[in-house]
Amino acid sequence: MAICRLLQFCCVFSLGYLLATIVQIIFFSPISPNTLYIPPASSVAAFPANKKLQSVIKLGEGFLENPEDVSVDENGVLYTATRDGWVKRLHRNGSWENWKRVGGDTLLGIATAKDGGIFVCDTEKGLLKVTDEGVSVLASHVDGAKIRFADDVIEASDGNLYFSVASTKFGLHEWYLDLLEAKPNGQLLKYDPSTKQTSVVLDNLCFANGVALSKDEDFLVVCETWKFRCLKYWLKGEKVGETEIFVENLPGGPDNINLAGDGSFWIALLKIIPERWAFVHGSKAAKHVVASFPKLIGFVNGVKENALVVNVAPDGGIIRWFDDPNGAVMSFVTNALEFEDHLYLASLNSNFVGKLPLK
Ligand SMILES: *[C@@H]1O[C@H](CO)[C@@H](O)[C@H](O)[C@H]1NC(C)=O
Ligand SMILES: [Ca+2]
Ligand SMILES: [Ca+2]
Repeated sequence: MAICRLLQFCCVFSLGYLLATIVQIIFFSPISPNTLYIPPASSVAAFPANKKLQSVIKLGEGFLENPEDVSVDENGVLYTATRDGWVKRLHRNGSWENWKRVGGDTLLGIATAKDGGIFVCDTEKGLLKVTDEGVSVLASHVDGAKIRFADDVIEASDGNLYFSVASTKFGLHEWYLDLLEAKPNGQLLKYDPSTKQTSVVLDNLCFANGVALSKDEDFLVVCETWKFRCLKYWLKGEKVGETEIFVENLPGGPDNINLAGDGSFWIALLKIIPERWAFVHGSKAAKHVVASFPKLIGFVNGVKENALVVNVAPDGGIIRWFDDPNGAVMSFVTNALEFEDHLYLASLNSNFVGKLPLK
């Protein structure tokens, strides 16, 4: 009799616990997800592995903690921002320098400024300018709202700065929640230095990431990571102000993008969806579960498993690609920049910048 009671109690207790957990997961979930459309795998099959990224020369190894982006100024000095809050630079003579300290661990995309210094995206503070004199905040708010996830920036020759906001809802350390939510929480912003005003150029972008200008500055490209595509926004000509697709069905989520000397672009792609966990992205219930147990995200997120960068022509056609198919030397490559016949690769999972000869 007593055992029966005990069993009954255990059953009721377990059921109650299960219900409470479900209620907790669904009603207190940090996300309100959409399912994610993952483009057909045929695009992956079109890119057989070549392991080219396994032969990079490692620059600044041990000195650079997870550099996300690199930029080169007109004197050939290479800049990067690292997780220890520093903007570091590599001089022509091969020596690295801790140049300026911003602080925090949230520095992402950078771009060299035409009048000296560099622009830095800080996912906490907004858009910064760093010069020999120090650090200043150019833009921290847009339309009265705090800019919380500035990701990448580019300067046009008229002085205007275009920069992306990956998410208006989640911060850098919760980026995977934005992926699980799969909603267009991102923006493309413009900062006008003559008025010091920041305005929204494009809204409803799915994790707005890398930004680049075309060679003639007739269009701007902004990458939407969770959509596996980049958009083209016309700045000049008869389509001015219009948006169209630049490249889609990419074999990974596009991160940073850079213009090359010949007018093509280099795009770093993130393997955000490992095949074995792809089902999570099609199930809202599974997304709530993963979002509630952040330890699961390690399985759902494949960015540390490989590296892939693609070279895309001005018309959006893919010309060539380089990869490290198992992440043996580089993974989570977030940026590829061409400079003097070499590709410079930054990664959120490396303590160096990779340098790869192109010829
Ligand atoms: C390299 O160049 C920088 C900048 O001109 C200079 O500060 C540094 O001392 C040089 N380092 C070496 C080893 O020559
Ligand atoms: Ca950049
Ligand atoms: Ca980025």
